[in-house]
Amino acid sequence: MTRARCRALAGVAVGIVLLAACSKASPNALEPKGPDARSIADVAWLMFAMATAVYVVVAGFIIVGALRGAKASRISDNAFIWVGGLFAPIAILAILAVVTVKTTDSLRTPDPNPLKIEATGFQYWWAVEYPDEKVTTANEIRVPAGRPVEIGLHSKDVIHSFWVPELAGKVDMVPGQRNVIRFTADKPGEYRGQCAEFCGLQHAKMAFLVVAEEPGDYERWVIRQQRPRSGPSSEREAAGEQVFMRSSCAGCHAVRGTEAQGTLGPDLSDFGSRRTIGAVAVPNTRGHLAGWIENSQSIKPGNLMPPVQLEPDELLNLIEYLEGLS
Ligand code: HEC
Ligand SMILES: [Cu+2]
Repeated sequence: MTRARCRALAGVAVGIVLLAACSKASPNALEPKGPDARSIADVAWLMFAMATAVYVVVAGFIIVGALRGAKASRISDNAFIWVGGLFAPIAILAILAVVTVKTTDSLRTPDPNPLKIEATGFQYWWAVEYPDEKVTTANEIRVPAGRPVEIGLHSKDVIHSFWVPELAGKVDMVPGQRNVIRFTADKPGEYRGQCAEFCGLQHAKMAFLVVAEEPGDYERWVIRQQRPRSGPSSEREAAGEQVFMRSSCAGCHAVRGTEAQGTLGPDLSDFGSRRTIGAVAVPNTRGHLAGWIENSQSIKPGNLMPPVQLEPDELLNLIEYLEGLS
């Protein structure tokens, strides 16, 4: 290899490491924010340490061998084969096997009194239900920080995979089957989740947020969701509700306490307090919401919500209504 090419390669390698270190926006499984993700990261580091040790020893032997020249070795070939070829690999793999099985087992052990949630994957969004609280939402999973969470995983169409790198491992959502994932978030914060199984055109934009809150804040959200809806608080909202119920929206979306009970799209009962639109495709702002309703295909091409034709004032009222849902 020429010196220039060598330098270029080294440059690329350094670049990749820096990129990995700097891209704070993407969640990092090696920066765990809960005990379950931490135990997985510990196994990853152990594997890395052992692989590094093997690499250093083998590379060391190669260098020593190259420098010794033709001098005969003091260690017999047989000793090398027994130790390096048999005992050392068996010991290393045995340690990893025990650690991996123990970790997997502890990840599967049910916690006492977990918060129970059922999550269902759809092409390209997530339905979220709290069966004990009788609350339904979508794309944002609110949990109290510090309390163990147990989520039943389902799918209504193809195989998806539920992955929140900072909180837990990855578990598939398989049609006709209920898998379970367990985790606890140490502290309040937003933890990005991602579908980790190619499920169609917009798989990459099938993300979600786990929002861990102080237990009191979480309780207040639950109580707000359980209260009967108070109805529109302004004329504009009332007009927007009319538009929602009259046009196609209500056929695909549900809003708690109204006649809108569609299940083809995300439940919108607390949409106004959601941070994003379209399963974390864009931030939940007025402009993005207008763009989403007029033609969500320009934001998330291939998603299953059709463009909706509305008069400008109908659109404004509708936005007012959606922003008021919390
Ligand atoms: C044919 C069914 C269908 C119709 C009709 C429909 N939607 Fe949707 N909607 C969806 C689907 C499916 C999604 C999820 C898209 C995705 O993220 O992949 C969605 C997503 C949304 C979202 C984003 C929710 C979130 O939490 O990310 C909003 C807001 C929304 N729709 C509002 C509306 C409004 C307002 C109307 C009426 C003007 C409407 N929809 C009509 C199916 C529909
Ligand atoms: Cu998916």
